[in-house]
Amino acid sequence: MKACFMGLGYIGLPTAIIAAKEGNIDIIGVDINPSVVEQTNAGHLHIIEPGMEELLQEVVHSGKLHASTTPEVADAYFMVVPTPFKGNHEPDVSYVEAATRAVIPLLKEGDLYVIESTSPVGTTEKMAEIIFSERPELKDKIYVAYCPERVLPGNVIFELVHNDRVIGGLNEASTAKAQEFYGRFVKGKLHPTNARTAEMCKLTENSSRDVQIAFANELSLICDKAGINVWDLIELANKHPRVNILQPGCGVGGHCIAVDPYFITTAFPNESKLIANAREINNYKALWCAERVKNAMLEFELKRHRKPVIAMMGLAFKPDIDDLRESPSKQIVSRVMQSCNNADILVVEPNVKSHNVFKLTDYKEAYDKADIVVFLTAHTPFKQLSWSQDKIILDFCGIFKK
Ligand code: SAJ
Repeated sequence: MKACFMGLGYIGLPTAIIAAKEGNIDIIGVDINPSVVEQTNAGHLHIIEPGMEELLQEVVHSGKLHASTTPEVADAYFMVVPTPFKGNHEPDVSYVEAATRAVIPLLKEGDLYVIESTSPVGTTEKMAEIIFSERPELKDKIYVAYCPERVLPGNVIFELVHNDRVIGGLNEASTAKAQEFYGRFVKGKLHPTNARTAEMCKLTENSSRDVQIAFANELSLICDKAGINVWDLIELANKHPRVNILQPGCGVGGHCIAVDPYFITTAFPNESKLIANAREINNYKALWCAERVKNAMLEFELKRHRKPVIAMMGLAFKPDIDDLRESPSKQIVSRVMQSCNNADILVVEPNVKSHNVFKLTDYKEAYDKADIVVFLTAHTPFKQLSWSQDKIILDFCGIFKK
């Protein structure tokens, strides 16, 4: 069995590595970026994922995986490329289409074609139309399916193998063929459905989480006005057997939760009011945090007649990772810096050695020096710091919750 993975990013590369190692499948990994191809073939992992580089080296050295800028003939083809926005939050499926067009000349009877990229509903049908318009002789002769990933960055090695997956073919034979492929390396259950449901399922999972986080963030705004500790409140409400509220933070970051709901809201604007509002609340939370910091700075200056030293704690988009992509913390730090000509702001990110925009300071040193301490990302080391009465502490992520 030989499989061709189109896209060696945060999902394509780990899936290719695990399929090679656990599924004993010969993998050709394709990326348009020659540097990604070069690094992959040299056994150097270009993405951030704990433990993954060792596995990459293993499958490269054993010859089970090699990378290239052009696809090769295989038995199965996987589209694992980004689906960004075009503007106005319209999803852009042009990378999926380009990857599809690149493999069309290689397709032969009995092959499997799968889209993994998060995609608007109907994308699999659309790509199948493109394939069959170019290669009409393959109609009903190849298997076409959609199978979204569900892995949590930071825990990919475990989740790629153990998470259940949803597999939606254009017909039952396609679903079964894709199940057979994933069954080679996935230990979780493989749930069969149709392509449109599988596409919507991925969007639903991430929108559901976004809505739940928005609820927690909305509560944090209400509690701030009402003089109630939101962390205590949520802990108490969660004692109810059927209530399970998530944690508020300084916004929602990363490449998935803050993006995928728009694939629903742009396609179904009249029906997706709650999903759209959740997006707005989570975006607004970052702006609200930045305003709170700026107000605290002004108040300090008015009272003490000098500018405060401020520690901004955490740049990553969530705790205990070094991934700064689409991070609300980063957005807040930039906004605060712009408002005060970069003066006296100590930026902290213990999981990153250096940054090309922000000069980073050790977290203990920053905490000791600062008049105002702003907790943006709940990294574990921050929890060892002790509350100081002499400092103004803005704890947006619950470092000092009980
Ligand atoms: N967040 C909160 N409060 C919470 C939980 C999370 O504010 O209680 C924030 C985080 O700080 C972060 C953002 O939400 O900024 C997203 O983090 P996350 O841990 O919820 O999710 P991701 O983006 O790392 O991964 C998600 C996962 N989806 C779901 O949990 C439904 C993962 O399983 C998906 O595979 C991934 O998106 C993806 O690639 O789609």
